[in-house]
Amino acid sequence: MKLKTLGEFIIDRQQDFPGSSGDLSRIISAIRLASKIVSQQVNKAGLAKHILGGAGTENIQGEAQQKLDVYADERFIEALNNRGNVCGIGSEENDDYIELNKEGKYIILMDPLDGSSNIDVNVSIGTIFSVYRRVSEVGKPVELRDFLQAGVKQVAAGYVLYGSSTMMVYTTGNGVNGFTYDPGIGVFFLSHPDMKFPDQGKVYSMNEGNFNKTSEGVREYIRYCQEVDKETGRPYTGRYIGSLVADFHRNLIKGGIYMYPATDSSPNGKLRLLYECNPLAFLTEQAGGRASDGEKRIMEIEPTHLHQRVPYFVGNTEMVQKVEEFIKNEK
Ligand code: AHM
Ligand code: MG
Repeated sequence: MKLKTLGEFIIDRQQDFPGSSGDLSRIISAIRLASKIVSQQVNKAGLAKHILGGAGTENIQGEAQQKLDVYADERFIEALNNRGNVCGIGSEENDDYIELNKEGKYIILMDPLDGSSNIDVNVSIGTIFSVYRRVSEVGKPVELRDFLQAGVKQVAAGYVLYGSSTMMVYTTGNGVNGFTYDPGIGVFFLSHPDMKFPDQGKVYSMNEGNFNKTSEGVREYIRYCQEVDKETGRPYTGRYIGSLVADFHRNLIKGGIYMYPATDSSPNGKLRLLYECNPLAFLTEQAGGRASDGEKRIMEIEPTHLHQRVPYFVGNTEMVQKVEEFIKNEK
């Protein structure tokens, strides 16, 4: 079998676009580097907390221990800044965007460590990222409007899943490819070429503790998922990790829907449009699925602020369309 590394894959793809500046390749390489550093640290999370002392304390060498999400945020910013072609980064970890090289043509939006409540219990977590071309003039400081672009403007998006193995899955608008990390030699290998949602989804993922706090349309859809119906293969299987990247990744491979609807206490849902929903929506559409806020396509929403939240339904097209139907016909 011919093994292909992520490095080779990036070079191959760049050659498909003769005359390209290679900027995007450099950005993907920076993300690859940061994800290796973060992956190593994630694998030591239990050691850091229980053996060497928790965040906010000092470790054996007398260095201050950092929370892992802050650590990840810093590593990704550092790696992207070093490449010099990024003019700004918006991160779920920071209140405002960060200005980088004025000459850079690209901006990054990211959630450096999503699902962080799962770190302490040794459950999968992930990094989510997306890349846009700036709309303001190159050579001037980046502006807020560079970050508030609709998801349809993304030029690349992806995630890193720190699971039983570390994987990077990304798209540049030409299909979705997944790479599995071999920590022994520090290399990502192409393991999941051209990923697509299977034709039929059988998994539904939602925090069902919110059942009574959500709309009747969503409740109806959950009842539908649980209904016994041989012909359509129901009841579906319920699976919810509480780490968006992990839940999404499983549904992409096995077929399914992930939902974080509006609730009484969170009328716009919980997830962030720019850092979480848009990047996974881009991957989803590239893999033949659909991402919606219950009514309309996620990637067409014009953002109004950086940390904007939005109800989220993402996965197999038919499943997302079905929940949209229930929401529309809500009594
Ligand atoms: P975070 O960005 O604070 O980590 O929150 C996002 C996470 C998602 O990974 C996950 O799907 C969701 O929050 C779980 O929320 P809940 O615990 O309300 O079910
Ligand atoms: Mg998050």
